Amino acid sequence: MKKYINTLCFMCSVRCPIQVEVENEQVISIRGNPHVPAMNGGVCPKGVAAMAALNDTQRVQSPLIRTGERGSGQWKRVSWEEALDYTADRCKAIFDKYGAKSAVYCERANLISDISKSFQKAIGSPNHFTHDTVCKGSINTACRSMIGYTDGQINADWTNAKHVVLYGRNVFESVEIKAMNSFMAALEKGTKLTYIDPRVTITAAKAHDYKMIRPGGDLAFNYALMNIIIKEKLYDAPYVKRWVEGFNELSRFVDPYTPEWAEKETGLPAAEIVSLAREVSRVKPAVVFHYGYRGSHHPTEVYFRRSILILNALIGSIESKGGLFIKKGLKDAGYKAGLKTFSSQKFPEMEDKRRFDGCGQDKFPIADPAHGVGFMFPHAVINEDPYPIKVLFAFRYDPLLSNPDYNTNMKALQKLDLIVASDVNFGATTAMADVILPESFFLERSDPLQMGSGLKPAINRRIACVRPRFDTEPMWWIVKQLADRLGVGQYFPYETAEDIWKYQLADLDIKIEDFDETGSVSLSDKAIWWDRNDGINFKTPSGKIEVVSDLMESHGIPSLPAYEPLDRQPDAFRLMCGRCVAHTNVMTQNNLYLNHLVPENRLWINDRRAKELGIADNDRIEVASNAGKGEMRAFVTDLIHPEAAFMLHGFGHKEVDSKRSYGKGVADAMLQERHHDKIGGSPALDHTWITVKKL
Ligand SMILES: Nc1nc2c(c(=O)[nH]1)N[C@H]1C(S)=C(S)[C@@H](COP(=O)(O)OP(=O)(O)OC[C@H]3O[C@@H](n4cnc5c(=O)[nH]c(N)nc54)[C@H](O)[C@@H]3O)O[C@H]1N2
Ligand SMILES: Nc1nc2c(c(=O)[nH]1)N[C@H]1C(S)=C(S)[C@@H](COP(=O)(O)OP(=O)(O)OC[C@H]3O[C@@H](n4cnc5c(=O)[nH]c(N)nc54)[C@H](O)[C@@H]3O)O[C@H]1N2
Ligand code: SF4
Ligand SMILES: [Mo]
Repeated sequence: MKKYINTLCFMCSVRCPIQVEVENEQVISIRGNPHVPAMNGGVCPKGVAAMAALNDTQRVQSPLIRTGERGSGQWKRVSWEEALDYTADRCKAIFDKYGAKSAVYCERANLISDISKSFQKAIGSPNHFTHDTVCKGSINTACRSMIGYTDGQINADWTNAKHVVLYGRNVFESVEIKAMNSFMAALEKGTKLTYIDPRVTITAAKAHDYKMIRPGGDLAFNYALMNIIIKEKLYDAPYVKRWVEGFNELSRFVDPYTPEWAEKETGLPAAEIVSLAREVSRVKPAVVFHYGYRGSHHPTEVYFRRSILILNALIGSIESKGGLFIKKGLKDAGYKAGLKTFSSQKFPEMEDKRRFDGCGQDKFPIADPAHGVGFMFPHAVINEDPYPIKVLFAFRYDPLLSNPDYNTNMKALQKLDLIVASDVNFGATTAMADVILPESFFLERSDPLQMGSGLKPAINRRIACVRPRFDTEPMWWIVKQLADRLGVGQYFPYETAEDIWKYQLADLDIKIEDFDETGSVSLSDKAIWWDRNDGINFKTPSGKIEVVSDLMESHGIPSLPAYEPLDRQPDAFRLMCGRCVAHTNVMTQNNLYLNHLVPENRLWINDRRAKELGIADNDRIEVASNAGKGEMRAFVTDLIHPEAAFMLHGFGHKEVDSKRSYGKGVADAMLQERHHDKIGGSPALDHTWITVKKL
């Protein structure tokens, strides 16, 4: 009999609500959950490709213990008992010598992050970080410095915006289905889109105004915009007076940064900057300057992200219809309590609270310890700074390919005594593991409930659609089994997913059956906005938007430091990286369907520069930086700025068990040097210069 099951996708971290059609334990189709109008019944190519991933025999099919060299692909198939006992015994021996702090746990932030964090607290290690730190650590820091919320706690009101400005936020390729559909509908109704990127993306092709900026020119562009908005009094004066702390300092600060000054940095005509400032001010406050995800990751990134938020503040768009909004949760919807968490239990006092990354401590005092600074992992391991790191739990996260400088990352992995990976595939780090504890695929497992904060908050549920194909288990089960063996099982009071759901809902009048019909429980049927005149609850010390930030200044970090131009290397190319619609980060290149769509990456280079180097389209080339080199094909085009080169992230896999993606293309991480934003904590992934030559 056919069943239609509402659950949450996990082919990328967006976690769209989907509906899965199942018959006789086979998945027949996957579509957008029809109860969620913004899904419009659709999913992206990767969502559909979950069907191929589910039945893929190149997945990890059982617990494995390494028998050959690290990375050789030689494994012994073992029972769960044996794999878990082996892991726990080795951990105990290492912890006896170096303490539990020698274990670092990293993961792609997900529905079990609360349980993962509890695990580290229970064993007594302060060392946990999420993929968010190498994705948008600096955006998070910028947001907290200005409004007291993280980037995860705000969003854009795509539907009602009248003008949207995107800095390399390639919404139509690097997709989130709900946002993309809402924005598409708004564009059809007349919303204007200004898109800024050194590369012509699909989003650029849909823009009313596309600006091919010099790579890294965005901060200068924004300072010049502010200069005009302030000089011509185009800002929202009552809003600024009520909500913006540090306006006078800002006015003085941007005074020298005129559009004419910015021409040199951005390569864009001054008149274009002036006209954009005037245009957005005409439709204020229904304007989104999107703070983005990726794109323009340089060591000054925290100031670039702050500059975007400052523009929103000037135009009065934070917590305004058609602008940015602060996501609302259970309390805003009138509930007295939230979802109960495991990590808020009382854990034993930690012996040594110093973190491997110094996040929230000496090295990165204002970065967010809830996510850590993953960039520091290889440094900490190689230099034993601040102490020896011996164990890595790499759960749903691939630090080898997701951190810049592959060769250094590899050196760090090789120095570890024990690598424990939990994956569904043979990821790059997983292939280097000593033991693999394979997780069931998301279509095969139920997970803890998800708090879906937003204008209309809801609680969402992922539920198993089919039985596991192979000898795999959900992560919450694996973590509990390890905890039991390490003598801290009491912090994980559950046996089944239902037990976890009941625990989470303990303080709320919501029942598990309430999720059965639609997959979620809606907490408010109308959008919750705060009164932008007087009711916005900014969580900064001043209760305002802090252009001059208490968080920064109190740590001796200037809020508005003088602009410093990025270095230029006329004979080289600034390497930029990004995504395409057919792949997720580093995890889908071996997927049967998606590998067929986009099997390898090519290097985008400008046609004029290519000609000078004697390179024709599709020629084989060598690309090299100070960090490493690789061989790939060229994509010669006039759709990219002459100073830039671009490659898709996620290729260059060398895992012998992933036969379709093996050896295809080059990993951007192989070329990227170890630059980072010393304040926000993000790796500066777009900061490396590369040279290119024909082979
Ligand atoms: N299909 C698909 N969708 C995804 C993902 C995926 O892997 N695949 N991943 C999800 C995740 S984790 C994330 S973080 C988001 C990422 O969402 P985006 O940030 O929109 O995605 P990227 O593809 O990384 O695009 C970065 C863009 O920045 C541009 N860029 C580089 N340097 C500069 C610069 O100096 N200035 C400007 N203005 N632009 C620059 C690059 O040319 C590139 O087009 O997408 C999410 N959605
Ligand atoms: N060089 C470079 N580094 C980058 C980026 C870049 O563009 N270039 N982008 C950054 C960005 S935006 C992000 S978000 C991060 C992402 O970094 P990661 O989170 O490392 O990348 P993903 O590809 O999302 O997935 C990582 C691993 O999770 C596994 N996995 C997938 N689904 C499951 C599951 O259900 N269970 C388990 N246990 N494992 C699963 C995958 O097989 C893969 O091995 O990387 C960042 N790092
Ligand atoms: S964007 Fe695509 S892959 Fe990501 S959760 Fe949504 S449907 Fe799944
Ligand atoms: Mo990301």
